[in-house]
Amino acid sequence: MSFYRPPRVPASQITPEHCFLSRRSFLAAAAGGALAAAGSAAFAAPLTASKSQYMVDETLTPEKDVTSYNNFYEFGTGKGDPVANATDFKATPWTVKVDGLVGKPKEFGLEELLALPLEERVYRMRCVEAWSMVIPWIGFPLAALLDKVEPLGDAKYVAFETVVRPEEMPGQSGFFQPLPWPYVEGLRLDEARHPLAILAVGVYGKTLPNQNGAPIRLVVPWKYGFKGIKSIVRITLTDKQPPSTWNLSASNEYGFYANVNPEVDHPRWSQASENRIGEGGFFGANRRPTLPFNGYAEEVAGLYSGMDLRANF
Ligand SMILES: Nc1nc2c(c(=O)[nH]1)N[C@H]1C(S)=C(S)[C@@H](COP(=O)(O)O)O[C@H]1N2
Ligand SMILES: [Mo]
Repeated sequence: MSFYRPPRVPASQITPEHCFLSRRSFLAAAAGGALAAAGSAAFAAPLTASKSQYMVDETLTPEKDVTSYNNFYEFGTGKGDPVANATDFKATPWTVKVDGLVGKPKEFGLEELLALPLEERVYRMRCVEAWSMVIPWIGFPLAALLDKVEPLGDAKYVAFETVVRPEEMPGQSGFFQPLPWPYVEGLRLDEARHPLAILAVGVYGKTLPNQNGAPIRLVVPWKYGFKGIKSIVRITLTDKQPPSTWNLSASNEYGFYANVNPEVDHPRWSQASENRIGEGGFFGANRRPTLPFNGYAEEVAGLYSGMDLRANF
């Protein structure tokens, strides 16, 4: 069974409303101020990307669902809160510091990251809450960034951190604080280097809207959605397994690995099936079976050979 579509489908069929500018004109426009709009839902700038080989052959989740049904607790716990409460969030200027066990630590400006070769990747996204989407991301392999800082031999893990800005993020400043901040996540270095692991800077042909993690977020499609940490400001190479926010908040419910696994239920619900957003029927007949590693087993199962996937959930 193959889950990939070779890159023969024209862009227009995948993302019909894309407005493609040439890279040069995008960068020129960015320099002229369009980048200031990056991250704003209302003023998303078009992004150019080449097609990749990683195109899931399933109907795309409509853009309106991808950009309005969100989890981003820094802006509130409701699915509509990130859109409603992220209006003051400023995704530019932005830098990402990459440090720790690396030969060449560096703070990257967003412009430098947007200038990397960008690819479109159509990935399944499976939230641990048992809903799923099919999303056309734009980004670059995380490995491309790691290569630039030259990880040292004793680096075994990669730790990620979201920005802390209570003045712009109501979920970080209210009386009720749903999670400890900053939101943190981590991967093993070999997972981070896997070609499927990307840093996304866009979705549906444009820069990321705030609610989707502007201006840069992690996408690891074989893992539950909470691993896809948003609005990243720091990436640190370490020799110890880094903490992850949902694991800290309930370690019996959310593991460090969080690989999508229909055979390991969440303590409070089954993970055997999922609701594809936009198709209706959360509890109804439209539920589809959840696939091991979210359908990416062929590519990633080898990362976990010999591991007990029930103990390391
Ligand atoms: N910083 C941060 N990153 C986060 C979250 C969050 O609350 N804060 N939620 C996670 C969860 S649970 C999911 S399912 C995905 C949702 O991504 P999307 O809204 O772009 O679909 O973001 C993940 N990344
Ligand atoms: Mo999630």
